[in-house]
Amino acid sequence: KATYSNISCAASKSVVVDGKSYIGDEYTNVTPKILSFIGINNHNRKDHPLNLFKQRLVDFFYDHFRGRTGNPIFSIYDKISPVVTTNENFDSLLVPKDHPSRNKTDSYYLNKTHMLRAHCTAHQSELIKMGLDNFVIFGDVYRRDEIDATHYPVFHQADGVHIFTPNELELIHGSNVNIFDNDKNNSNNEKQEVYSIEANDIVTNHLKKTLVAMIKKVFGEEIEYRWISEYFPFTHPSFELEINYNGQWIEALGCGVIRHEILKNAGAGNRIGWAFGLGLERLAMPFYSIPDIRLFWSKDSGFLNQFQNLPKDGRMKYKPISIYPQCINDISFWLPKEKPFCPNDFYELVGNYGGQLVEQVKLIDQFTHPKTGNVSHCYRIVYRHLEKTLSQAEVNEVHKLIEINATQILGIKLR
Ligand code: FA5
Ligand code: MG
Repeated sequence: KATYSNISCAASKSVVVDGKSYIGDEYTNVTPKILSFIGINNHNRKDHPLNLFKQRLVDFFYDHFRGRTGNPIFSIYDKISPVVTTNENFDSLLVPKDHPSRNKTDSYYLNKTHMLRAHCTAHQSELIKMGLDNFVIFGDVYRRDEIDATHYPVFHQADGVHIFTPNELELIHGSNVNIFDNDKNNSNNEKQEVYSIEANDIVTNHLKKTLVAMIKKVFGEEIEYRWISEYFPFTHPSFELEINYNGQWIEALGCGVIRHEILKNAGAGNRIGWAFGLGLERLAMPFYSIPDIRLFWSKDSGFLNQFQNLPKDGRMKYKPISIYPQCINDISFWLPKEKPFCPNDFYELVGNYGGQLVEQVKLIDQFTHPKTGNVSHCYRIVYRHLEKTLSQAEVNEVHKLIEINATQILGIKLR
């Protein structure tokens, strides 16, 4: 389990995760609250909806890809620690040095060299280096982000990789294929320069076909979907798959053809392959009709009991125990002049002191004073308990706590 020796002064203090100590520095921004999620592993807990949903994806990969003798060819990794190096999370994936996701305001750092993974793709290179060609990683990921019904600073991802040997590519295609392009005139924006048009097309089609089959296996043949062109530093071409649920388009996953440089660095330079990453909550929510992402952290038996003893292929609709009313409180303040302020700092502070009571925090107004140049922000905080009605007095107490700590820690001035 994780502990934290001091929040306010990170430098020279250390962070302990799983018995290992990390010396704090100017990068350290994990909080005790965030560290308390490490080791919970909802995706591995029996009868948890994330575990049930994970099992469906595992079944798909086991059934869909079989070797010569009928054995599954995909390996599953679901117990890799979320503590990774910045090299694993970013550099090994060719994320540029100045990419915004490296920013302290977007990711959780133990220190300059170690962080909580922001995506499961962080393990891709290492596993390929170990000689694996086909695998899916499941794990908890950590991001500093806004808070609402579908966003939480800790969520879960599944990341898959499928790498083809020249022989496998030929099997799919039915005839001889050159993976690499020796005619530079074939260069176009839809592929990486090193790969041939043919190989790029085969792998891209295989990727799209596989992921559509996966979505259909889970949601049924009728599921409406669309492909959108995307950008990731670690794949090219890259796409996003969206599904239509109740008239709303939901971003289900990102994917693409793995950058050849990554394969080369991992000792698989003679190959081509695809990768994808999807959000487990993002898909489990529509699948089980779970209305709020915080429910996945519920310890309430009214939630978890509903998922017990489901038949293996059974799909159930979560029945909300009841909907309790919201309490809305706004907070307005002047930003500090002496130090930088970013909304993610405030979202996180609200999460720390408001806990599971906070349903949403949103910047609703901002302005700059024409004379003094002071900047003011107004945030709306929506409070709602998932399992009881909150009294205004209870909400006021938490709201007060947020005001006091925002003043002390972030240096804001209440208006
Ligand atoms: C990634 O994390 C890439 N690593 C995905 C990838 C892997 C692309 C391999 C190419 C190859 P992105 O940040 O878009 O991409 O997140 C991937 C998925 O995680 C999203 O499609 C969504 O389903 C889910 N997701 C992202 N942010 C959140 C969030 N705050 N809460 C819940 N789910 C989220
Ligand atoms: Mg995305």
